[in-house]
Amino acid sequence: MPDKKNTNVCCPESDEKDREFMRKIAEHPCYDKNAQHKYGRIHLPVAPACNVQCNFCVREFDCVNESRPGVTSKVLTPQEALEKTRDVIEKHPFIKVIGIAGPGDPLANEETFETFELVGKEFPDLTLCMSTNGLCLPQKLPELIHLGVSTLTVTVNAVDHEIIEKIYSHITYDGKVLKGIESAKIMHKNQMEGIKAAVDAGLAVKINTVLIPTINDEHIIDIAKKMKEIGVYIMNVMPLINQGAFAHLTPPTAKEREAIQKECEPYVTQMRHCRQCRADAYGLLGEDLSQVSDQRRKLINIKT
Ligand code: CLF
Ligand code: SF4
Repeated sequence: MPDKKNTNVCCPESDEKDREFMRKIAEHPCYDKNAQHKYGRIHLPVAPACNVQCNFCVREFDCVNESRPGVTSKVLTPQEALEKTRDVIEKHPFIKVIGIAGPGDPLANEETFETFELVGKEFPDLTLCMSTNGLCLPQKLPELIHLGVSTLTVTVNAVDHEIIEKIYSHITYDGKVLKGIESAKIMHKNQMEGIKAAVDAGLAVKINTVLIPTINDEHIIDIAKKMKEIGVYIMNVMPLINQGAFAHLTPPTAKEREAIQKECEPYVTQMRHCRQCRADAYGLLGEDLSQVSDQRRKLINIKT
């Protein structure tokens, strides 16, 4: 993020960039809590593949009744995603952000780049947003910048190799499946390099951190300190949804999460209004229109 306090007042170009940065933040429902009731986002579920396996992740591509990351009712092609965006933006012009957040890792799917190209050309005033595990970020960041992505989320669940190792069962990198400490070192290195490069390039970087009791709960503060050092804009501590290999763990209580957010706040601004949304969510954060219409459709099907 550009450091507002050190803005060079003699440089109109830099002022213009800063104004644009602040406008995008002010219209982004995830980055600015005041924007969440006014502006919405559309997620385009074009990215089914993932290059890692997190121990808490179960992805579903035909899911209509769950509201969590990693699920979509359908995977769309880039062209279908463009058509859906046209339709949704026409009906809901308060949507200001076009995001790709799965259901897998956007950077592991070529369709992500094709989709950003299509929607970026047709909706140049909307913010392009993406969420990734960061494994391929150093390599793919130039392309994202070229396509106009300006807000970026990286999921950082630990900054310590031994804790990272407990969270990912494996990664696929350079055509090889890697496990254990070797994979943890690569994951960490690439996340840190990618985040730093994105911040230096002027993107507004947010980190998501899944709070996993007994695994990283005492380590979240170390993540916050590291993120302050790199210059991330905002941190979102999300409660574990206990499924997959972590199905036996108990999710944190709201109080436990609040206490950790309070501890982290002096280091990085905390996002507290995340809805852990689906890969095909759209509308305001508090009212996922993909779910509203699915429920209505279900009712109609039952009646007929
Ligand atoms: Fe989507 Fe994520 Fe962009 Fe927002 S969501 S890619 S930054 S436009 Fe937002 Fe949803 Fe929470 Fe994500 S409420 S899960 S933080
Ligand atoms: Fe699931 Fe995302 Fe982890 Fe991939 S990176 S396994 S999609 S949570």
